[in-house]
Amino acid sequence: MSALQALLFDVDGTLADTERDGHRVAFNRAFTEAGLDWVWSEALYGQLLAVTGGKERIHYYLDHFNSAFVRPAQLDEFIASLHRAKTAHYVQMLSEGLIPLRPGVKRLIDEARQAGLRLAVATTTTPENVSALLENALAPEAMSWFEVIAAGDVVPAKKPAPDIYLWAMERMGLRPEQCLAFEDSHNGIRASLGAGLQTVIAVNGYTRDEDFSGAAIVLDHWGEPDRPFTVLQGEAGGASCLDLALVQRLHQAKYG
Ligand code: XBP
Ligand code: MG
Repeated sequence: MSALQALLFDVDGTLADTERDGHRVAFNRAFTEAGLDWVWSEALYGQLLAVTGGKERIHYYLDHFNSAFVRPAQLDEFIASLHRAKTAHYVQMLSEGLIPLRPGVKRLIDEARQAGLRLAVATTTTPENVSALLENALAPEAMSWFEVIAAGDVVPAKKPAPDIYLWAMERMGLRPEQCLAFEDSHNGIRASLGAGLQTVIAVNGYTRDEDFSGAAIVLDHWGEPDRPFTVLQGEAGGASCLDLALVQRLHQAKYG
């Protein structure tokens, strides 16, 4: 039996519902600021989320949805500059408290800390976005609660590749059977399962209909005592919200 030692958290869609009203809005503000007539609607953004990473998503948009755009000679630098502007807009939105944590996130993180579990982040998003979310939505000192912040370009291949999870575990000196991952999307669970991790899924508006085969459990959210979750796939053993006891049971179900 391998004791559970660490919880590895995805960020966007998992800790907070950041995509539709956060990242998407920040992208559009950066496009307008650059004098571009690009507008990513909620529906189009749902299609663009097939690609993780903001810079990669812009490339994907140009290749598949705006091939008429005359590309500047230094396309990568042009996209990187747009993405830096987008990140500034997104961080500003977070600093204004516009993106709250999802239900149960603070509760479970507090419980895990009190139990002495090690915490890490494994995300495709830009590191500045992680610190801005944790410091503004969780606690000013929250970055210190996470032993490793594995984010963005630190790995060559973003989710659905397993690299970001492997990078985090390597730095923590942990094996998959000592950890449990929390995700929200098909790209995310492909990454976490690819790294050998038992995975808890909480869906959101963009990912509700995606394939979560192999998940330990699929929930609509992590729940609160006064706001029970709905189990969409798997068994919660009578629990009404995702607490450490349920997390431990889900881990033991795979590792005994
Ligand atoms: C979600 C992503 C990110 C964000 C945008 O990351 O794929 O690209 O959509 O952030 P995760 P950036 O679910 O792994 O947290 O523009 O900084 O990439
Ligand atoms: Mg996610």
